[in-house]
Amino acid sequence: MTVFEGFFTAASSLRVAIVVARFNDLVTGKLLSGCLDSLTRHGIDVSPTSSQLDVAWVPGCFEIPLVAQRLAASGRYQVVITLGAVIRGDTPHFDVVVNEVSKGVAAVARDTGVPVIFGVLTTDTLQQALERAGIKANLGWSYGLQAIEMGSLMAAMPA
Ligand code: INI
Repeated sequence: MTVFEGFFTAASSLRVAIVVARFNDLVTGKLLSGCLDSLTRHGIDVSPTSSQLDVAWVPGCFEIPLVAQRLAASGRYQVVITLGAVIRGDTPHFDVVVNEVSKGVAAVARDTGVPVIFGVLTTDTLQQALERAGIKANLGWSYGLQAIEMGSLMAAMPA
């Protein structure tokens, strides 16, 4: 029997791409900060000169899947992290944006074989989003951990 697991100590060998939405950047900027802190403290170079990390900004969550697809298909990264915030109060097309980004991100991972972390908050209010982006916890930090685990897990598995 083989047990496959990801290891957080494997982070230094990973190349990571982050796609982050500018919409609700009060929230997404905090998710990005938390995520970078998590990656840094697991040994990933997040400095401006890093060859281990690239960050792509998109207008909103609707655009995340297209850019995540380009990055994942490039073969340069072991894992892609997506960060965004869709807040119900802001828009009557909340459901459209949420459906597109969630299904799109899942499809990118399946189509490319590269793990894509779903770091998109979907909340009813800005307050709830902020609570998950640093006021109570910063889920960006968890998304960084999940990326390291998935990147290392997929590297350990048969192709
Ligand atoms: N984009 C988001 O990331 N979050 C939202 O809450 C949101 N709302 O509320 O509409 C949102 N809309 C923009 C959308 O993602 C696209 O950028 C836009 O429609 C252009 O394609």
